[in-house]
Amino acid sequence: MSKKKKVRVELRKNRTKPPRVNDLTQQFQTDSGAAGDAVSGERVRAKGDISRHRTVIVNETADAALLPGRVLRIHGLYSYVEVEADRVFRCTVRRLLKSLTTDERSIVTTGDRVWIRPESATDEGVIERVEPRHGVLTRASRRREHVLVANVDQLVIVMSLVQPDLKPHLIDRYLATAMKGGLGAVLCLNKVDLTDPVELQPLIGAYSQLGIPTVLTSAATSRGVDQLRELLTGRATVFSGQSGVGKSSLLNAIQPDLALRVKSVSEETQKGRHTTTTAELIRLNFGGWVVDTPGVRQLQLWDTRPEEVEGYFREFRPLVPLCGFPDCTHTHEQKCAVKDAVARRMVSERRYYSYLGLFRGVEE
Ligand SMILES: Nc1nc2c(ncn2[C@@H]2O[C@H](COP(=O)(O)OP(=O)(O)OP(=O)(O)O)[C@@H](O)[C@H]2O)c(=O)[nH]1
Ligand SMILES: [Mg+2]
Ligand SMILES: [Zn+2]
Repeated sequence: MSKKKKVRVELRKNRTKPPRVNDLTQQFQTDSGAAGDAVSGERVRAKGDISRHRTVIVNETADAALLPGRVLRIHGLYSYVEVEADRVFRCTVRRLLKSLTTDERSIVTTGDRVWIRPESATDEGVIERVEPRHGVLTRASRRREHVLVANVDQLVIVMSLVQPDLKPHLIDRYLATAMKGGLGAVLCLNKVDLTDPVELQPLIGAYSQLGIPTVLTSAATSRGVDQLRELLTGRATVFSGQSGVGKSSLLNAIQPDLALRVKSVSEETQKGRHTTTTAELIRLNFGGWVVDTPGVRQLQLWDTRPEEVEGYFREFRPLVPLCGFPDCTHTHEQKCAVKDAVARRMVSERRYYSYLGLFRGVEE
């Protein structure tokens, strides 16, 4: 336990400063006027307007030297934290913060809003606090939670039509993961230059009906790139998908000066090698942020009860109350409205199999 003491502090004057528009770091600093309080202590007792002071209970570890920032990427033991535009600190994580959590992989993740203690005269520091996360891309990895990215608005699910082949079940896993993490979803089908996408019309139609915008793209010919750029403008987006589908190539097409590393011709034969090795938060020059991530092989839902899974299949929702049993799992039951709808082709059989896969995947 850290020692606590009472101190009288002057009210922060900078809290009345108007925020700059369209600057996420600044927005964070303002949002966290409250976090300024949080840093100096857990309990705040107002003394009224007249005193211009308030009494706060502080942990002795807390002080005003902390700076707010955003984690751009993590490399080994270091997190790279942007404190102001273009000022990046290389930070370690406070030891206590590490011991508070059992899953060392996700104490700090790309996109986290953090408070750091800078070390004098260097661009190094220590992460002292991590703000609560919103909008996360999370998966289960060896029975642990792996938060790939935090504090983004939407997920772009990148699939290639060929090389590697389209995996519709993976799309459904991603859609469930996005819903669970509070993210909007966009489906991006890449490498349309390599094959005729006409056979995909039913699939695209099915996702449009579910309200998922779908973009056909080619990083090679720039087809669909303007449309994708428009969807990214002013938002914080994470790109995810299997290795080799073209996530980094698409981002380079959207903003060429990013110069992200993409798989080269000489590497083409090395199957299963990831070209992007770490999730990186990148500021876009047309407004917005994007996170390029390494390819995923599997996507397992984290911390999900089997009965939650139906909620991630939007088209099941009106059917569930019509099932014979109130706790119907839509797997083996008689009088199941979901299974009936599949039999009558009102619900896609493919989506139903995706449901079964996810349902069984989260059963203990
Ligand atoms: N023909 C064609 N090739 C593409 C397209 N997009 C990407 N590629 C190629 O596909 C390979 C993989 O592209 P990357 O951008 O490295 O793929 P990635 O999804 O970032 O892969 P990881 O970083 O490993 O997850 C490269 O050789 C690209 O040149 C496309 O639209 N058409
Ligand atoms: Mg990549
Ligand atoms: Zn049912």
